[in-house]
Formats: sequence, structure tokens, C-alpha cells
Amino acid sequence: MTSLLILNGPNLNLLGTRQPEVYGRTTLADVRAICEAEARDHGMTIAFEQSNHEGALIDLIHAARGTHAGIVLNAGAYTHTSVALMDAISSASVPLVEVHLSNIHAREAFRHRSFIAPVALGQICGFGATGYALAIRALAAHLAHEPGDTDG
Ligand code: CA2
Repeated sequence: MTSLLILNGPNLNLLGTRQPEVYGRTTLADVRAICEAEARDHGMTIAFEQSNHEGALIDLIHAARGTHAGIVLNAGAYTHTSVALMDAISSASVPLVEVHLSNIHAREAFRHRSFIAPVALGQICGFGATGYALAIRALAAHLAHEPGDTDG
């Protein structure tokens, strides 16, 4: 069965416990359940990961090649800083959708820049946890038209 990697970056383990005015009350466990349900609707499975470490995220992106047919990435603040993540995504050549819970374009100027966007299929932001489901739906449509070299 086709498998997707849902990858979450720094501080997203705190989701639902701090700053509810910005990020809401949904926890990362809730996000995982939403992703599992959406993937199931499209006949796919997921691996769901979170790390606070840039190198660990890069290792997971490298390992996705040949294992996962697509990646949903919320790189957290590394979105705005990490050339290393951008290079990892380019070299892995696994279709990737960038997701953010908040609308990064309506926030501070430093959040408007994404190093992920140029190497992503597309970006979804501002819809909270629903954005992850939308990203899975987008990947399912993309893979139906352009299947890669693995079904996971
Ligand atoms: O909106 C998003 O999903 C972000 O990727 C979240 C990042 C932020 O740096 C990006 O600009 C946009 C921050 C994740 C921190 O998550 C927290 C959740 C609850 C409490 C504190 C932090």
C-alpha cells in the first residue's frame, strides 16, 4: 500500500499545550489521527514523525526515498532558515507538500520567506490541522497522475 511520511519540525510537540491563540488547541496526536483518517480515505498509510533537530529531519527525508511515495512537511521555524532542509528535499526527489497551521504570510515578515516552497509541489497554510488533510489529498491526486518509483 502507498505510504506517506508526515514530518513535523521543532516545537510542534508542544501543539495544543501553549499559545492556543496562535496555534489552537489541537494536539499533535489529534493531527496524527486526522492524517491517518485522510490517508485511509485515499487507500494509503502514513508514518508520522516529529523532531526538534534539523539533522534528524534531514535523515528522515533521505530515508523517505524508496520508502514513502510522498512527504507532508511542517518544518516549523526551520522553514525560514534551513538551506540544509531545502537541499535534502531536492536530493531526495520525493514529492513534498509544505504545510503550516498558521498563515505565515499574515504574520511577521521573517515568516514570509520559505526555503521549502521552491522545492515543494505546493504550500498550504492558514487552515490549522485541516491543512494536513488537504496536503494528503493533494499528494494523492498528484501520485494518481504521476506515480513515482515506489508505492511504499
Ligand atoms: O504555522 C506553522 O505551522 C509554523 O510552521 C509553526 C512554527 C512557526 O515557527 C512557523 O513560522 C509556522 C512554530 C511551531 C511551534 O509550535 C508551537 C506550538 C504550540 C506552542 C508553541 C509552539
